[in-house]
Amino acid sequence: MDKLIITAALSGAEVTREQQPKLPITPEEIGLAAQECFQAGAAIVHVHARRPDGTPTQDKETYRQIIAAVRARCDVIVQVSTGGAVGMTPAERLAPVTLQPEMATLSMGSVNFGGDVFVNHPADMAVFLRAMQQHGVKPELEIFDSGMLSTALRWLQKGVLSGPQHFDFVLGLAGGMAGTPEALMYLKSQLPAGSTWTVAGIGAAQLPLGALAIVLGGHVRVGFEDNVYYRKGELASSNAQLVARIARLSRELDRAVATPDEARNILGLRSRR
Ligand code: KMH
Ligand code: ZN
Repeated sequence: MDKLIITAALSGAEVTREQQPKLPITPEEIGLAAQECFQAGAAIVHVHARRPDGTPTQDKETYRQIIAAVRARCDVIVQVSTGGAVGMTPAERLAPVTLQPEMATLSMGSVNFGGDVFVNHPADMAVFLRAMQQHGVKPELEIFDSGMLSTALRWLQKGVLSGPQHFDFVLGLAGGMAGTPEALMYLKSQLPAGSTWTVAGIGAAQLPLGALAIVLGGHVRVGFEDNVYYRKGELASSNAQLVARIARLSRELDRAVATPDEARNILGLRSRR
């Protein structure tokens, strides 16, 4: 079994300071949170940009500052969001890919998202993928529901996607697939050999699905984007606290935690050295 890759999804686009007072917003805060998560065992940081007032933006300059702030402090893999926030245009969402980060998310379909709809038109998805290919950015295929995995598998069959792919199963979102072991087991069972996958359990699903992924040979995403609590009724003190718990659990279960370079190797990314 590969070592465990922990992704820290530091802020997302929707969570507010009212919900989580420690939410990192500025590039400096995001850089600091990335460093703490790296020290706690994270190999990847999934980042979103915010304006100083906390509202979400896909502004390229802000992403440039975020990447620089992370790079100044540690060597984690930076994965930018192309999901942005509900309602953003595809062109807006694509902006950070032109900075040639190591990874970017690619949502594989549309989904009801809380009270909204997160729209991913197939034609736009193809444009996103081409841009990532042109810029040498590895996509992480975001799967919110089983039909999105079917789409990814169809793209693999048609050769739109080729080679081993990395999937993120985002489970437990209101409107998406349930945050249950059964849902995760089903998705895992559909993957072609050689695929890698991580699970992002939303809210209370974060810990149990993370624990399950550790024993199943998957990887784990935690962080304020998906869950602001450490346990029921108790807010997490930092993103790093959530990362540290998964790292601890994994070591207890005799699965070592991957460094960023080990994660690059597992994911087929070029080493930065
Ligand atoms: N904020 C959501 C609408 C991603 O980062 O790629 C989409 C999202 C997915 O967060
Ligand atoms: Zn995101």
